[in-house]
Amino acid sequence: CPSSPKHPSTPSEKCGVLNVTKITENGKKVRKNWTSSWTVLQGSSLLFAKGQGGSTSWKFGGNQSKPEFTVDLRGGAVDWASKDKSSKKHVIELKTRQGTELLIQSEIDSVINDWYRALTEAINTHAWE
Ligand code: I3S
Repeated sequence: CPSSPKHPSTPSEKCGVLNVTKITENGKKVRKNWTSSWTVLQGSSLLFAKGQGGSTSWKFGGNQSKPEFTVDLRGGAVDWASKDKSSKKHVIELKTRQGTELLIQSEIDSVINDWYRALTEAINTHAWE
């Protein structure tokens, strides 16, 4: 993965395109809005760049590669979403300590399984920071 513009010296552990929607923000339910996002896992941060047209925009650390939003994984929890959360298949539910809940999805099960593993590992690794 290319480095993010914010931390050019820190290589990201995982990146790729995922379908993402928030379902709760700061403890309040919000309307679903599935978008395809370039997603980067870097340490305890998960960054989403909406509509950046894939990986190339991150490579040069340019100003157009600002993340749309960042999630702090420390103290968060990841699980497979139950059927009532979404009709889509391969959906991960990510809850943050700040009370934001996201659904993360890919049609490709190997892709989503890798993300599940990576997110679980990141949460475990950074739990006590
Ligand atoms: O949980 P919901 O409300 O059934 O989620 C669906 C809706 O958000 C729908 O949009 P609007 O009803 O706002 O037009 C989306 O198009 C669907 O994708 C959502 O459901 P899934 O099951 O795909 O997460």
